[in-house]
Amino acid sequence: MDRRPEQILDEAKDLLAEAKTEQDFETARIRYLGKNGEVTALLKSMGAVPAEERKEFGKAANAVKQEIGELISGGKAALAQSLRASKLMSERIDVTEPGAELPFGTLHPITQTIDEISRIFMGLGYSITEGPEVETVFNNFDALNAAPNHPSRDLTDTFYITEDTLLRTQTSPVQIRTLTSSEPPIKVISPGRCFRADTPDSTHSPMFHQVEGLLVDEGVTMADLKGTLDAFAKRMFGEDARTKFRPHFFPFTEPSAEMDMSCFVCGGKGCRVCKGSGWIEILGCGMVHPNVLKVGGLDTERYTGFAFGMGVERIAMLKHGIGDIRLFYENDIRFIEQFA
Ligand code: 2U9
Repeated sequence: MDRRPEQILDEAKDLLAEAKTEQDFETARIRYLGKNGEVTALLKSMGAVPAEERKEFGKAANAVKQEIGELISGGKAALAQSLRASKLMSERIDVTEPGAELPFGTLHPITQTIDEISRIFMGLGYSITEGPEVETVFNNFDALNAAPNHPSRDLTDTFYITEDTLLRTQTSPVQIRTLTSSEPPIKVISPGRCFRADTPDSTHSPMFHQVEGLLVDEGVTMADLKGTLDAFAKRMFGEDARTKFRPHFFPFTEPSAEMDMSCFVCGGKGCRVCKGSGWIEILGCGMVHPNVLKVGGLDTERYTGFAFGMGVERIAMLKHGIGDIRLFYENDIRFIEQFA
């Protein structure tokens, strides 16, 4: 026996004090406690120890085996614990830190304008009605008294889907549906998307929006139309707005008119916005043609009504001083976010 148990223990302690990795501890275990390890050899050499010393020697060797074993397992456990702690530290999340700020979206300016128009008419007692964008040729043209040869029915002006169906060119078919499915008094507005085969430019788009209105009851006159639309103009553009009505032609109304409003920029003196005239065209309107009321099965001696229609893009462009309709559809955030 050339080495004493205490000597092996001291040396093992020094080595284990330096151990930093799992591998260091494993190397130490093999060196002392492995099959050919130093402590194992010590125990194997018991037979060569004089009988009177054997008991003491065995005790000491077993104590060293036990202590080295405990030093190794304790060291491994401490190492694992410190690795867990440093992993936890590196993955630490400060839950009190403010979150990444997400930008809030806003309603599209066209939606905002539709909402504003709708709110005004709801305040006047109108309900909102909606209908399909794919319509029948009957609801879009025939029911609205459009002559078979009316230019808007042309294949080059309207997106036909089949011979009998198309993308609606106005929201009037919604009111036709209301006329044929309900009884007067009728007081509705129909906002929605419309389609015409127009080449896009600064004032035209093949897809655009309208708000149309329809009121049918006994004793409705042109005075009701003028009062209603004048009230709308004042609420939409300011109480100083004055309105005037110019005769016009629409197949679905008779008489028909276009409503102009005193220019809200110059007050009527004439400027760039009103092209010097002092007036701005806002919408079309008229008394519902008896042929249209008949589609709804109404007695035209008893019932009369008025209707109006406005282009939402035009209203929004006027209100916000927007010079090109195409800006509404380009999804350029720099444009959209101005209407937050
Ligand atoms: C029914 C009866 C009558 C709706 C009306 C207008 C006048 C009108 C244009 C405004 C600008 C279309 O977007 S625009 O190009 N519309 O001038 N629309 S009266 O008349 C109706 C609707 C439904 C049953």
